[in-house]
Amino acid sequence: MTVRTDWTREQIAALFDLPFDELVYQAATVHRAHHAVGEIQLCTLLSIKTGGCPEDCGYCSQSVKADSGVEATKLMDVQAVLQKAAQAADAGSRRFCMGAAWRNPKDRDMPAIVEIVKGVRDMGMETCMTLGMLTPKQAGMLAEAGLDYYNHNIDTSPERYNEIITTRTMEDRLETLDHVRKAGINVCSGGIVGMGETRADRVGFVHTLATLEQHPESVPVNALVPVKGTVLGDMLADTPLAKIDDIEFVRTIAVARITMPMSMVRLSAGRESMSEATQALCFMAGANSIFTGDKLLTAANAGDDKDAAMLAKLGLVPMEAEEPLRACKALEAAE
Ligand code: SAM
Ligand code: DTB
Ligand code: SF4
Repeated sequence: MTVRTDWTREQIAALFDLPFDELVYQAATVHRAHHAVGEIQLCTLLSIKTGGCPEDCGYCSQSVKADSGVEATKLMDVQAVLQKAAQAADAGSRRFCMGAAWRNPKDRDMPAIVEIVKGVRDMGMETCMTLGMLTPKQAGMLAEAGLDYYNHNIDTSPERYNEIITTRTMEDRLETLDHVRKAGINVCSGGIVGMGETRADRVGFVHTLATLEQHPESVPVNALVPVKGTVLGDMLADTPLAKIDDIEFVRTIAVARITMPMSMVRLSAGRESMSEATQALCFMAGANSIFTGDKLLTAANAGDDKDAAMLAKLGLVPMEAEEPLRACKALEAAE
């Protein structure tokens, strides 16, 4: 199977339109060809700088525009971050994702960030950071520190982007992804479904990622966590039917899996409002990672015990191998 970056919107829409059984079957077939079957990568999130963000992302509890009650903090101490990472490693997590509520990091923040990356890597965990927009120089510093992945989501379709965020553009987002790619860091980019978008927006969202010159090695698919006091959280509270349909969510995972066969597709935020059956369908459709622990960045998450019980019930095991690195190598070989 070759990795295609020439998908058309029509082809992606046709995948979404398949009978559900057929779509999941095709996605599972692609998944089995390229990924460790029955293995789920456990990841832990930590907000290393919370709240007070000048951006106006309509979904986010950490924007200054949101009235969500999230308290703004300064960047955590390096040692405090490393302690949290060690706890996550002890709990069986293999990937540590750190998020900062910044539009972009300031150059004066970089020495601490570099120290954090090195420290977490020394623990043998895969590292991911999401700090907002980067300059090429900052991306280079992160690469040199050994950062494995940089997360920077495109979030939705190009058409819908400026209805969700007005303080930056999709082009700004793609520019940072380009700096990350050129610095040699693995790209992590996905988005959120359930923001009141149309099927066509979901097609446009997957199309944007699947037609990048090189697919992101990691594609997080979040279901909107509706937070009171945010534009989208409040909108959803007023129109409960706007919540993403479970089957449509699984379809999005499946289409991401088929169009980006080598990428890690991550069942990210929003599992709190999903049944185990829906999550099981996501795994069948090719999702190969979850966030464990009882907190995402600011929102609640299932918790280790509940997830361990679900994985045991489904006969899934935590991933030990360096699947993403394997995926990258396979991708290089296919080029
Ligand atoms: N400030 C950085 C940025 O925006 O790139 C990093 C942190 S930001 C919180 C990381 C990602 O989390 C966002 O791009 C968005 O896709 C996701 N996210 C934020 N709030 C969410 C919510 N309420 N529900 C689902 N996903 C959310
Ligand atoms: C991503 O796509 N999802 C994660 C991670 N990248 C940084 C963040 C989810 C945030 C959920 C809402 C919250 O906790 O505030
Ligand atoms: Fe800031 Fe990121 Fe939240 Fe947007 S998603 S408001 S950039 S923390």
